[in-house]
Parts: sequence; structure tokens; C-alpha cells
Amino acid sequence: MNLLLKLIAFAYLLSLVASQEKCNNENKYCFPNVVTNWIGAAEYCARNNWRLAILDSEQKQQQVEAQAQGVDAFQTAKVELWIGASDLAREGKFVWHATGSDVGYANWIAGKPDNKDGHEHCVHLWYEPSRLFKWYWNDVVCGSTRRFVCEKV
Ligand SMILES: [Ca+2]
Repeated sequence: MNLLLKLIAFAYLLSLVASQEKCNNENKYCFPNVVTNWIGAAEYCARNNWRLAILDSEQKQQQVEAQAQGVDAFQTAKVELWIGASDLAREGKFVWHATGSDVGYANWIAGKPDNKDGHEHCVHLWYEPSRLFKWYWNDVVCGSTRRFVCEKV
């Protein structure tokens, strides 16, 4: 391949990564390069007229997984990303914050949600192949910080 073609291919790959981190119209989901707590994540998405992702079907779950696999920063041993569900209003009853709909479809890690120590009310995706966690869900303390998934409304 000549140098020009290589450069074009590289620029294209860069644009794919950038488009997945930025919330633009090219993707249904995006992964802002921001680390914050759960409500901070919801606010960040909303400020951009998006919402913290609602993964209420296997299809949406798989779409997020496929897009996340393409983000350079996530080519690591462990990735955690907030999604838009919590049981903050009522313990044990998980709800999608942006719509108020009950969580039906779910992709919990075996044994989760466990509300460990009585303080875990917000949901994140957990990717850690060495533990066989493939973007599975876990409940965790809402004030803890990590990156997140926004969804185009
Ligand atoms: Ca938990």
C-alpha cells in the first residue's frame, strides 16, 4: 500500500474513533472522554441533547458492545461504563432514568445486582475478558466515577 493510501486509512480510523467518543449524528451511541459519577453522566448526555443510554433490548446491548469494541481507549483489560438505569427511587426496582420505564431486558453479571453494603444503586457495563465479563451489568455506588454511554434521542 502506498503512503497516501495508508494516510487515508489512518485518518478514516481516527475519524471512527473520534465519532464514537463525540456525540454526533453518525452513531446511535457515543462514549464521551469524560469521567464522572452517574448523575454527572446523565447531565452530560442531556446537555448535548442525548440521554444516558437505555439498553432495553438485546439488540441495543449488542449495538453498544459493537461500538464500544471500536473505541481505542477501551482496548484494555477492564472497562466500566455507566448506563441509564438505577434503583435510587426504590431499592430493588431498577428504572431507566430518562423515561421512567421499568428495566425489563437485563444483562446482569451472575449474582448481580447485589446492592453491596446497601449502597449500590446505579448500573454500569463491565468488560473484563479475563473474568468473562463481556459488557455485563453490575450495580455500584452512584457517586463513584467512570466513563459512560450516551444515546441519541
Ligand atoms: Ca454490585
